[in-house]
Amino acid sequence: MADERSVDSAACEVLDGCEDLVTSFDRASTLKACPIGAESLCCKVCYMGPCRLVGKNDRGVCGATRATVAARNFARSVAAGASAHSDHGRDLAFTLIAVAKGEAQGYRIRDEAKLYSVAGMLGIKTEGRSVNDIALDVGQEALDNFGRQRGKVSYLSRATKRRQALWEKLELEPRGIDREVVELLHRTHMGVDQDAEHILDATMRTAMGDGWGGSMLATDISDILFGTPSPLQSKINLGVLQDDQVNIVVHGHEPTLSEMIVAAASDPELLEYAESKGAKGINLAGICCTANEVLMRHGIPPAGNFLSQELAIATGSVEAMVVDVQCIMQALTDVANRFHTKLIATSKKAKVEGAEYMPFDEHKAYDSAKAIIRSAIDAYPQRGATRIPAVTEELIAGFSHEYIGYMQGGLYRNSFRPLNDAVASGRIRGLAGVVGCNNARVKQDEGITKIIRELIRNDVLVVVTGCAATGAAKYGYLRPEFMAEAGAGLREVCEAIGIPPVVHVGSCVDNSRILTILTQCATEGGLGDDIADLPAVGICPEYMSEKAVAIGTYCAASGAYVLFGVHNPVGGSPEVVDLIANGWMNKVGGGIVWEPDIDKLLELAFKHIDSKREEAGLAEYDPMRFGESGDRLIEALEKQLGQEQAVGLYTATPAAES
Ligand code: MSK
Repeated sequence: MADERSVDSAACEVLDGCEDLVTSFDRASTLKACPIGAESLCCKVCYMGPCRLVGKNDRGVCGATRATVAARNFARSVAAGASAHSDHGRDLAFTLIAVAKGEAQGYRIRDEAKLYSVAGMLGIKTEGRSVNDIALDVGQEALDNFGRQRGKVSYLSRATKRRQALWEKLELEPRGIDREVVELLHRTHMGVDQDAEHILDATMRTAMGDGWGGSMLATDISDILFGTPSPLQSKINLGVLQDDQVNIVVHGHEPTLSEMIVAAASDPELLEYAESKGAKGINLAGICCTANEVLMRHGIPPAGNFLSQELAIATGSVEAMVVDVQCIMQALTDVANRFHTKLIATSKKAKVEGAEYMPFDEHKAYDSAKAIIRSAIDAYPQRGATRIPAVTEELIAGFSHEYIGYMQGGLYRNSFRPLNDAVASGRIRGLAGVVGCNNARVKQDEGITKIIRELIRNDVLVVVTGCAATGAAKYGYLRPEFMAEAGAGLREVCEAIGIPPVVHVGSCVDNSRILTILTQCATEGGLGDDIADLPAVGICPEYMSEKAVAIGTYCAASGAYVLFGVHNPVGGSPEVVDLIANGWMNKVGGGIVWEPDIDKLLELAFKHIDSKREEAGLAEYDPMRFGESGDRLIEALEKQLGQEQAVGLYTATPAAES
């Protein structure tokens, strides 16, 4: 039954209507996960194996222990995840350089203020120089961060002083982004690093090259090139697909092409061409993190998150799904072949078997985008019957860390003081980042939504990214009205600042924004002086990607307590489980715990938040310390006095009262 697989009614409707279509939901139920690999008890780093370390076999042919094998497997996952994010950042640096040289058709620098601020942070001279010259140096410095052999990546200077000193002492500073990945792959080659703790230290350093390197510079350069997000309104879910328009779904991660597709979709020539084929317009929608990129900056509606990708095509209404890199299911070709949908692969790194290949060239970006849209329009006359669920939800997105600071103090007094004060007083109990994917092994969006609901009911302010953000948005959690679900203290603060209790801060690369937000909270003062002091948690309820594991690792290395749902990928080695949870906590003040039971995961989250409050000497959290918030008081007044009299009371000005 579809509703055992997803809490999303649109997803269930499509699944129920396509019973002859095999999707990832079906494959997850028929294809059982390998129990040996799932526990990280399988070693295949050499060809004497694969060695299965089960039962009495507690060592591989070479003598590798379960702890060594689990640590190596985990490390390799993090290296792959860090590579994916960072390579995305590298491509953005190349684009920035091309734009600065005037060689990138259709792009321009949209946020000069951010360019100046990033240049300042990187120590690049700005006075008396042209914007393009500065951009060229920023792009070059970003690239240098990849190939640096000695020293450290530039962005570490954004961390708190205490954190920087700790990283230096523990030798956790990534030297160059690429160097750390290469070294980690070397260390985990057969017969090299054999000590689990030592492997895991290098794993943290590699992940740091992602969080404070590749991802952070990807976010910054995206903001410089495409604009720093600010709040905007949009819609979400499969119902955003249009029955009478050419539907193009952008899917993957990199904003470079999707930005151009957004621009080209309103080109009069293409609109006219769409009309000539009988369509009323060109409708763009997104899946996965490309969706988040174009949502955050342009309000393009997401059609869904990771597990919705096949379902969007199965509505029969998608003329083209345009994919670049990461999180693109290989099964999309089969689904697309059942309909008139063109699956268009665009990355030179990712050839998709059976897809139409239209490699994207940033030097001719606008022309590439137009050719893709034209190809989608050509498919429109072949469209058959459609099955678009009438399910949409409103949302507010677009909260960059800059905008969150701006909302708390305006242009000249941009600060995190109001937020810190609210946490210190106990109006806000703590902060949580709910991030990550969908995973076909668990019910789609169930963990994400339950966790967010419980957190805000208990006065925890939530920031969301990636498919967890789109997962939350589908159920109205990013609407201002969702404020009604929040605890009184949180609601009052959010109303005063003007932010929702669930704040969408971007794609999975934009988890770097969460590092920046937490660092700003720590440096603002009043809650300690480092991320490790804050009453804050990171939660990844439905992870499936190696990138999620890299994110969890860099957050832990930055002092955050991180909880993952689904399944513990190193569960076969209690030693490694303990090293990542407790060993890291003792070493860097953060760690990762896997807890598939959502209720127990929430207990751990609240326990950590409250213990950090106590350690920092903050007021003990009491949901009723400040009574009900203003709007609840008004409700109570209205009940007591009747609406007219109550409205008269709370709208009376002081002058009228006197
Ligand atoms: S897309 S990495 S499923 S968040 Fe970033 Fe979503 Fe996870 Fe892919």
